[in-house]
Amino acid sequence: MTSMSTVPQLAARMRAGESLITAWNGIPDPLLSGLLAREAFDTVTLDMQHGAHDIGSVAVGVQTIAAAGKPTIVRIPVGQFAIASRVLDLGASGVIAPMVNSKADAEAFASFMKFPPLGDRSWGPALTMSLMPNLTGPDYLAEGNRHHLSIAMIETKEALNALDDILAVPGIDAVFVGPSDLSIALSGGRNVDPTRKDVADALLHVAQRARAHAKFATCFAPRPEDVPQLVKDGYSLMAISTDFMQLRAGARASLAAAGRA
Ligand code: 3PY
Ligand code: MG
Repeated sequence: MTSMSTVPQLAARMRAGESLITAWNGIPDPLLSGLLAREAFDTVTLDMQHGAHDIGSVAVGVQTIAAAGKPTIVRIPVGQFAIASRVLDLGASGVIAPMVNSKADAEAFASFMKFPPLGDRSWGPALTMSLMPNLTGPDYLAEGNRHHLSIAMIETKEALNALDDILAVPGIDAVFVGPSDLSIALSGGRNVDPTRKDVADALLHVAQRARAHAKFATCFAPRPEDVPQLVKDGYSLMAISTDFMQLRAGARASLAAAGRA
């Protein structure tokens, strides 16, 4: 896929029926974003919600990931939907918005993701267009809404109750299950365990509803080994672990091998 310019790759491959795996980068260093992009991940997600990325590190991260021939996804902070337009201008192929709990949240998010008539995105895509060198301005206005995916997170009871309304918003392309927050919500705050049966049931339900609306189901996989089943259930994009978790697990494994418990 490296022959296709990087920005449209994500949506094009998902529309072609592929199931993709994203790296999850919360440490805002282009060396690390590039290192992850050169592994066998299909894309890298830069995390502005729980990770330490800001708008400057996202701008550099997108370019570094593009140099490895891969598209970038950005997770924005809770409720800050205006940042979605900014990260699209910087070249993000998809934007994940956390805690989208209602039709109104989904509409607000979509309005910053899509040019009219679908939304109210303002024009300023010089950087993102530099990653699609064969596209003219009028081409980008006509195609941009298809090239960038609006991905709404489903991770509360309210979101599950509003799932069909969220999926029906025209400018929403995908839903993304956050299994940890969902496990907290479904247990009434008593427990965090993304591998619980009620979370697995919710993951299957979300996949079925997304399919009914002809939208993409995506998620943070409860465990990396769940990916084959999630693909069978219809998931098009899955995150597997984070750089923080991978670094700590690697450090602990090396220390244990050296006899330091
Ligand atoms: C969750 O599991 O709550 C997430 O937000 C995953 O990133
Ligand atoms: Mg969450």
